[in-house]
Amino acid sequence: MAEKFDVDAPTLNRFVMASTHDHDLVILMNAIATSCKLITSAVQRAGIAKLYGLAGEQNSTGDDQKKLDVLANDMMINALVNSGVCSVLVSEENEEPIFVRTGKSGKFCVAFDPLDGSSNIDCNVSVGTIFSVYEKAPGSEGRVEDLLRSGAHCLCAGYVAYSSAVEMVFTFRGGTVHGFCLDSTIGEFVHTRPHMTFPEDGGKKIYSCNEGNSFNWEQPIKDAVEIFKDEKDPYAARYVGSMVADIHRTILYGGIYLYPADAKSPKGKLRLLYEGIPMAMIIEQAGGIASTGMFEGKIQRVLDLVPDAIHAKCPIIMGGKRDVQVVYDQFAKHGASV
Ligand code: P6P
Repeated sequence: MAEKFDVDAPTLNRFVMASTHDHDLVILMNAIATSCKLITSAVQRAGIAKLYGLAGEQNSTGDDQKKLDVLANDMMINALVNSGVCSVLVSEENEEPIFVRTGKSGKFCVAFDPLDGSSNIDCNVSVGTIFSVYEKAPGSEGRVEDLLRSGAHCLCAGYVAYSSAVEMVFTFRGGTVHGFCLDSTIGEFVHTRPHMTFPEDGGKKIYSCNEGNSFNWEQPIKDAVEIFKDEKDPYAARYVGSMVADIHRTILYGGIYLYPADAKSPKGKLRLLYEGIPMAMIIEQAGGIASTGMFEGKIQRVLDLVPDAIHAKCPIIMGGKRDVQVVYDQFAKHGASV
């Protein structure tokens, strides 16, 4: 039986062109897709090409940069700079923003983590790329302030999971969430998950957090996780330590992912511009809740936070309504208005 070939491949490029009349956005998404294909090649050949191990530098988070962090970062920066549609770039790997010189600049400002979870790379565990896209503010020539705005101004957001398959998930502001698998035989991301949403009934009972931090957690978080562990109705614990993998599973299977603020990290660990906001837009538009938990005196939506700096941090409590409600109930018991 001959293999069935798709003579009408629903590629990412075609999906973006059909979704927007903004040709610059088509060019941008092509540039992002190209850089993620290059990253795929580097990640999959890391062992052969001797790309494991440290690069000998540290990034904005203070993490030791892996050789692949540097490579992935260069791939994304070069693709975005040469797309001709970007003015300002912010990368987890760069302390300062990157301003595209006027000859090649355009209307988009992109924040990204080129290889999130890269501490997992040397043991071949999933890693990912996360990005959020803003347009320059009206009248701006491209300034860092164009990115220091809440998620309400984010135009589109996405992530790529480098795992058993390479999958890109993204959404336009106010739109639905779509998944695209990289078909290596044609070198294209192909539309495989139309309208990704949380399971209607809340799905599998899975909680995902680094319990090694629990001694620093606020009491409501401790109480909520104890409920998830209650022998009468126990949740499964799943924590990859790569946000893309944990969030992707949470949307598709159900459950909750938490990286809350705590006594040691009062603003949480994860970065607002290139982890919190993109993941929050995807989670909310897939029917979930993307909350900070109690942060600066109130329960907030991640998308309402305004970054005060390009590497600003934010607490993260993201998941299906059923499971985030368990956390909200504990905050309410401790007097918070939810
Ligand atoms: P911890 C990876 O460094 C990352 O930014 C996310 O991808 C991941 O969810 C989290 O940090 C893991 O942090 O403190 O549990 O190792």
